[in-house]
Amino acid sequence: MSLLVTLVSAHTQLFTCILKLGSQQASPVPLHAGASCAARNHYKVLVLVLGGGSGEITMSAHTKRKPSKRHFYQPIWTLVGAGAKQLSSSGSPTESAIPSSVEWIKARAVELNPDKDCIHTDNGKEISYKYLTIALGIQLDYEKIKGSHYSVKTLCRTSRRAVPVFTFPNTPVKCAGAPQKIVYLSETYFRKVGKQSKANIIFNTSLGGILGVKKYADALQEIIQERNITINSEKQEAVFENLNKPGETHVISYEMIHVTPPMSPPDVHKTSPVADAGWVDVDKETLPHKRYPNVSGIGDCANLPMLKTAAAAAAQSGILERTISLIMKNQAPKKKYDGYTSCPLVTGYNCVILAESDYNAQRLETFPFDQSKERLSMCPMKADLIPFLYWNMMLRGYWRGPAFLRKLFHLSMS
Ligand code: UQ1
Repeated sequence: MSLLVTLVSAHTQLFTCILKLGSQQASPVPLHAGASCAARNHYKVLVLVLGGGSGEITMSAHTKRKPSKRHFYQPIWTLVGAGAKQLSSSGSPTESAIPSSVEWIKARAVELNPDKDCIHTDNGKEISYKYLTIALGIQLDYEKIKGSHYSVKTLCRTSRRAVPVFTFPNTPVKCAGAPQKIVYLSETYFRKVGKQSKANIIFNTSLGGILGVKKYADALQEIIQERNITINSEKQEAVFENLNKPGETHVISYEMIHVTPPMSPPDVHKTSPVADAGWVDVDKETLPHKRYPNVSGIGDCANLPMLKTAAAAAAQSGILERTISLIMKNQAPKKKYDGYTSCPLVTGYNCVILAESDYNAQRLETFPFDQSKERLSMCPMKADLIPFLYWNMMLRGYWRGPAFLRKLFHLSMS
């Protein structure tokens, strides 16, 4: 099976709130990631993260047992897959991405025990904590689709051959926009090189529609129709099951297939007491765990009902920082998360629809213009400004999402 490309967003080390909380600690704030051991085994604040580049880590058991050497800004991988950015621009040594006030315990969590305020690691240690934040991201279940891999190791092999098939699985995924951005970019590429008549493109998705927010879905549907994204080919075959009629299958032949693998909660909390169907069961507004107030969850691993993106995690980090500060003072959390999530939908090499919405799938746009239109002006934002924000502000604790910009723009317009 030939396949591959691209992208995954969101699972992100949330250093933002750790940094703030770190400054309140007597002892350093440990992070938990790859593999080796720590001398200390009690921490005031313990943050569990899956080390740098979840795709890479999930991909091989071998890698799993080693600390990840590089941390990747995964949202840029669509552009790498499309040949518009270099892979080298997307990563940096994990060590340098971790704030100096944070201690990195290079071991894997194998068991969470919130009743005893401790976790167990794969090197046989028990680590206890006073406050725990779970930021373990989402797991890519490659083995569920034979031959699939969707990671940093293969994304540079973005196929530009005719007759590509793209997919979207029937599970929550990180950055739900990614599997369709690469469709638009491939179609644009074929047009650019004058091969669109040969390239029959299919996007086979398990979702009922293209996107939950109607205004963006309508705009994208138009793009799909205009560009005649459909099927065909003869060489290799993929079998799809009709999810509305289990057992009913159809076969599609392809020259290149881009498989977005099914995803699931990380194994360590699939069956742990903190889980609700595997996801960390947090209060959707203030983010502490519903039954363990000294435990909280953030990012892709939490059972929050919005699209899982890095932008959502950034917004949650601002809320969680305040929630934990108040919990530490035995006060009730006040600040509420509105479900902000965002996906810059790259619809071509020079156009982006900047989708931003809340828990109710209502638009929550930062800028004072209609963001459902494809815009050239949003391209440098996606390609350069947001990566800059990520590396220099979010990972250093200075970026909690664009709510303040939204207020500023909308105030000055009213
Ligand atoms: C954002 O804050 C963010 O996190 C750093 C992203 O993740 C990669 C985004 O894609 C977007 C769109 C935002 C929102 C930022 C602005 C300036 C609208």
